[in-house]
Amino acid sequence: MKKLLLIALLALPFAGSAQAPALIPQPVQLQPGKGTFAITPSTVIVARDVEDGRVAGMLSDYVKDRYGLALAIVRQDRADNAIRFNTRRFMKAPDKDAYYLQVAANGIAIEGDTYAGTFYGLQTLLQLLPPAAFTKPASVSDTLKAKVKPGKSKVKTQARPVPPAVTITRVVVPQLLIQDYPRFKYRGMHLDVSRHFFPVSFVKKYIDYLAAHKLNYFHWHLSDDQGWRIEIKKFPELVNTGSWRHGTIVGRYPGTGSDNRRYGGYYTQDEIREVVQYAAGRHISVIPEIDVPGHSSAAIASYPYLSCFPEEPTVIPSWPSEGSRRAQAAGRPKQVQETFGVFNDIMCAGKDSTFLFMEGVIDELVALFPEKYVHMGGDEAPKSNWKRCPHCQARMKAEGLKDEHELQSYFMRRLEKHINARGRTMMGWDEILEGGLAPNAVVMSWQGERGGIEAAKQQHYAVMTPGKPLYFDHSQTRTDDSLVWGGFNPLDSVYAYEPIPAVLDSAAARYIVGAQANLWTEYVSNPAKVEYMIFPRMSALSEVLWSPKEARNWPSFRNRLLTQFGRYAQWGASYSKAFYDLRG
Ligand code: TNX
Repeated sequence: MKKLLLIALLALPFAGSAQAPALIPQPVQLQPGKGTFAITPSTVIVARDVEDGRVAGMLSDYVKDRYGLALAIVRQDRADNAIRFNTRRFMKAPDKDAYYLQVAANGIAIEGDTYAGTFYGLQTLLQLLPPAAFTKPASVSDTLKAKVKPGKSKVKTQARPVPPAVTITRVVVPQLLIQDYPRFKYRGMHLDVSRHFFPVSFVKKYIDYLAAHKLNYFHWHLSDDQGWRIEIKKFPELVNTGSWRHGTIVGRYPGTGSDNRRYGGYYTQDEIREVVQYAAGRHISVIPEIDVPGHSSAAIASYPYLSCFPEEPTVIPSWPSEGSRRAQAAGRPKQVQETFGVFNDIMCAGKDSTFLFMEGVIDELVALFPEKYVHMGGDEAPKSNWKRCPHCQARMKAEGLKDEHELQSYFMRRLEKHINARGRTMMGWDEILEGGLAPNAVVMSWQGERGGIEAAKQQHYAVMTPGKPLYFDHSQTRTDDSLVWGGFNPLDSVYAYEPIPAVLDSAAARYIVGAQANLWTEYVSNPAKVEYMIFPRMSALSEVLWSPKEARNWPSFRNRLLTQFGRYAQWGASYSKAFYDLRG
């Protein structure tokens, strides 16, 4: 990489003073040049193998959609008037995701150390291309078509751009040289599809957003009290019963009313495979989460034997709902929750049938998700049922466990054993530290940084995802402009976030693999609001996770964000402009 860089530097007459393009995240090294390169109908894209050909195809599709310009993809290398993709494994790059991008007078070269690097080089190139001259906005956008329920969201949608009616014959790119690689190995975003369900088409769009920000982990929260969202062939009731609820609270607090409609959805196994493959094509690993033993009302509604007390009714909300009326009329004691919060009815750790169930679920997860991590939740599991459950108490006695926290630790360890035996690694929220960490588990630290710090000290890998400032369900405006959960997480706090806590020495700091922002969707009921909550905070996150620490510069980011707003608009995405109100 270094040698190549030197040769390239000598070959290019750099001015140094030219204005740097507004890239997000900021690359490690950017040397602006003089002059431009114009992509014209005679420009070709060179890709010498199949995988580089896929990236070349993405570029040619993009250029066709935005500018109406059809570029040929060729295998034969060519120096002039070409955009060349080349993955070379012998670069000795500082990171496997490294790439180098040169725009010179005669063409563009993108070289990655791995295919991921080449893909990231493409993402940077796309940011260098000028905004397309769209002819007219589409009258009805996909996001507008998405139902926005009254009282839930005041989010305005952007008009979706349409391809130009005329071909633009010169797409001008500034000359420059970039050498780039990420600071952190784990760069994640989460999406809760349980509280509200989002169709595959939008999940793919969400994955596109991650890719454009050079993020590489998509944490898919597939189950919770309010809905089970993944088909498990061995347990069909999960999607027949667990994926549906009647009514959802429509105000801020329980008791403010229900919309009383049947609500839900799930992904078939074919759809799951489609999403995983789509993400893999964008160098994104999908981490499935099945949240247990708490947050599992939807599973319990499907198979009441999973509860310590199968006959006891689910806590009925303090207001009458269509769902609870129907459950009672059908003689069903359990129901999928219609309110949000934490529920006492958790999975029983005393009965072997619970573990048989979970092992069956894990086996299907492992078959569907080829990547390393399987997330088993572990958060917010009240122990009141376990305290009065004879099976749980017998288990504690037999295993010599001194309290219910140790019983939870036993529960998680037993799942981990099954996961590890299938060659995978278990992840969990920081509560899995209580009562003793499972031997190989990776911790997601959400209750501040405490959990991550503790995990790192115990030489366990950890991902930082502290509620402040990385919960994107929290408000980014001083005054709520739509219904949100849990306080104020403005853009500048996200931008200022430092994933490595100062209290860790360098040996322990190595265990902090990166960070992630979470989007819980209690009050996010449609795709437009998802976009509104993540943008522009996700752009700030990408710079925290990718760019060198020293490169972080808030005024510069704010300036570049104006260009980024144009990109959101190009994507047809909603976003918040709240940062104009911020200090500094
Ligand atoms: C806590 S974070 C939860 C979620 C909620 C979220 C709301 C975590 C592991 N559990 O169930 O959706 O707060 O911000």
